[in-house]
Amino acid sequence: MYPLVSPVTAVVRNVPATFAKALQQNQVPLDVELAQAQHAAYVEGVKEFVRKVIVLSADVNHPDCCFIEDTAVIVGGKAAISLMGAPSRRGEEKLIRTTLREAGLRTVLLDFPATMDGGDVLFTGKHLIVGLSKRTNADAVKQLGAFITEFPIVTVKVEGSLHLKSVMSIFDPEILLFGECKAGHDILAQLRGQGVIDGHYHPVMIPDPVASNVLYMGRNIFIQDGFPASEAVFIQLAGQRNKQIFKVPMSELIKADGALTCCSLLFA
Ligand code: CIR
Repeated sequence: MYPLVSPVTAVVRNVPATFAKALQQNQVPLDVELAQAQHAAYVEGVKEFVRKVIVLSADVNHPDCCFIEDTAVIVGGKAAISLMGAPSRRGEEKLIRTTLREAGLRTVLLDFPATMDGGDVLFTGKHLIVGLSKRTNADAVKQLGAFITEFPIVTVKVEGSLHLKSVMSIFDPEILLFGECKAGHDILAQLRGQGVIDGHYHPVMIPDPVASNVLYMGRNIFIQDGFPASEAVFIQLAGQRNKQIFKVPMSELIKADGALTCCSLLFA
């Protein structure tokens, strides 16, 4: 068994000069320099809490390459490498596979007809929760389940948000966060209906849906800056659960539908 532990290794990938061409649900202009500065601050922050941080160069041919979470799902010593749902992102995973292998992980490449973005997969320490979205399909769940056999896989439909983790993340092994929006409520209802919530987790609704994505690093948790109502909830939770929270500005990365978890791959 590999319970949810504090990560000791992080892999991150820099923001490319072509970031203005990143995929977006809402077409708004992107400030590449600001995105690079926010990403650099994120990486410096991660370095405070994770012993080894591997920083990969950006790839100008892949404007979304900084959203490295989507390229793999890591549980214990295993990494399932994505065939990502968006064709323009395919190829990002090659360097990640090599890097994770060199870091000692056993890797398997998901293959057609499976498509998966890591942003649709949440490992809680007890369950592997997979969102079936526009990017991640049932074949991916099958292939993932054949490779990662140590934990039950639970699937939910994700509608109205890009990824599962756009509206859900983990605060600690007992607290699951959900965005206060239809997608967040729908996911929670599906999990509850499958008997996954009661007796396992305490769900907490986060007022700003995008802020429901936090970066769990054991006792230390990054939350997104700029969401005071959500921050108030996190301050209270942190007090109750003996956590330290740190605010990280993500405004420019959020415009390309990124968030805190999507800028790193963390493992023990
Ligand atoms: C995309 O559409 O693929 C990127 N612009 C955003 C990916 C964000 N990934 C994540 O939250 N895991």
